[in-house]
Amino acid sequence: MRGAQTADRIPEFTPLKSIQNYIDGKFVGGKREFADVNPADGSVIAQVAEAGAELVDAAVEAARKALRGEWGRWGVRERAARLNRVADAIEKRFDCFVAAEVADTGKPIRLASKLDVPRAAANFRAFSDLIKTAGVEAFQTETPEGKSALNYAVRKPLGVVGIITPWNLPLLLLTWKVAPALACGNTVVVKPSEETPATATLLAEAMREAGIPDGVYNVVHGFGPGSAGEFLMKHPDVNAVTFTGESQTGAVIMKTVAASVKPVSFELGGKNAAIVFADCDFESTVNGIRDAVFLNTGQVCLCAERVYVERPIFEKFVKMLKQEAERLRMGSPLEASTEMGPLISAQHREKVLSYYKLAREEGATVVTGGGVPEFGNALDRGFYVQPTIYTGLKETARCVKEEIFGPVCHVAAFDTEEEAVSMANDTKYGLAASVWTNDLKRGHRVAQQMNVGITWVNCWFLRDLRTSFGGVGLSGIGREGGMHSLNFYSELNNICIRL
Ligand code: NAD
Ligand code: 6OH
Repeated sequence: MRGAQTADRIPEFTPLKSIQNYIDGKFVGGKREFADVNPADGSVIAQVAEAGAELVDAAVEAARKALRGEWGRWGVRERAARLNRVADAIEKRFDCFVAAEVADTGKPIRLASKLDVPRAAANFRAFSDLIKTAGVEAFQTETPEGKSALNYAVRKPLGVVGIITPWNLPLLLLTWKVAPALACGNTVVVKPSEETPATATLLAEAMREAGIPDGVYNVVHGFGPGSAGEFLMKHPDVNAVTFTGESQTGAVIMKTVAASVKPVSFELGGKNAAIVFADCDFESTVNGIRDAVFLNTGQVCLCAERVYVERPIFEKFVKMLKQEAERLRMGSPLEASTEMGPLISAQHREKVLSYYKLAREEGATVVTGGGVPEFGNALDRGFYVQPTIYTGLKETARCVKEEIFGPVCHVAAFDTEEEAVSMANDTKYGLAASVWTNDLKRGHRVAQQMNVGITWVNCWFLRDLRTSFGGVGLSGIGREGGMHSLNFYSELNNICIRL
């Protein structure tokens, strides 16, 4: 939390009553507006200007123009320095970003302060560092005549990158893509989720302050189909597309972009498993699984919705996890002590509650939760649900197979390592897994058998931004993170010189 100590930070947050698009360095309205709702009490925070096709065209044109301007002429050193200045500008506005993210998502202020906003700044610093040291391939090649040639690659930007992001970690996930895209010299048009438009808009001010030229970072607001999302994905002058969101949306976007054959990077949904062995460090494992299930009200793509526990500790584990779930402090996101906020929207709550109902119909035992909490105040108009634990479902149950994206898990017992591995891998998704054991050999062995992009052993969501990040199956296409991001956001031109 570097920003917390920065002397010249901007402490006051004036909520944005009107959230506009940001195109070519200017804030612009749209023909239509939609409401930005605070999930903690259902109140309308702001009106958001929706970008129609014309504004999306203008944003893409501005981004194309910026490629030909000073931004396109800057070398790596200058770009890297500017990315650090964007991080500085985020930290200076630390409290504003936190307040905006909390109001849009309903996430607890302690979470936004600890995770979302520091990670946004860290994303810019990480890719600033990386681009300065990133190498490219070079080969000395023998020619058929026994002479030699030199092959080396140069890294070039893709051009204009279209970025679409979800509502669960809005600024973190947006900057996770914007930072490497800019590090590689691209320009971007971003469409944040319609549920969480504020921080992408605030980021425009940080970009300005950091001296990022007009047109390099553009924001268009709106929805998916028939709105800014679809217009951006369809746009012939967008050179590459990167998307984080639901697997089904990824499928639709893939069809949309297929016509113009663009590179795509997809970070999609998950139905992640946690495997708990009897020899684990019991208390820290219970706490780790509590976080893996309930952090951000279960709305993290990496959250564990399936927990497999070795039979000798099953009863004790379920009892302790229940205690932890019931101890979570639900309440106003603005209270420093609040640990769990609401779900993002009324519609998403309907979805999660429909799974709570389905779980009972499918024969689940409700260990705790399964309903809606009552506060007796304005929070009753918010979109809260109880943290929920089920046992007793068959592995074929829909609640064990489908991503719910709420504060809920199913806990099942297993007898052998093989059985645990096979149950964990029995899914169409493949984003993340976690393994909890004090037997290091087993930790390695089981981790290596997980059909996922990311496996944690005795931890969860412990991030090193240089590592690969992505999923298999329905969980995505490609990898971002570290050099993987730089490779996605740039084209290599291999040059072969006969010597
Ligand atoms: P979503 O797919 O509904 O929406 C994501 C974004 O796509 C939004 O900005 C939305 O407006 C846009 N969109 C929707 N339809 C579109 C279309 N046809 N064309 C263009 N854009 C379109 O996802 P969500 O509900 O915002 O987020 C939750 C989902 O995201 C979960 O499934 C979660 O697992 C996944 N997720 C994955 C990761 C990851 O890194 N793998 C990270 C976060 C969230
Ligand atoms: C999904 O909700 C979380 C994604 C996290 C990241 O992309 C990350 O870089 O930590």
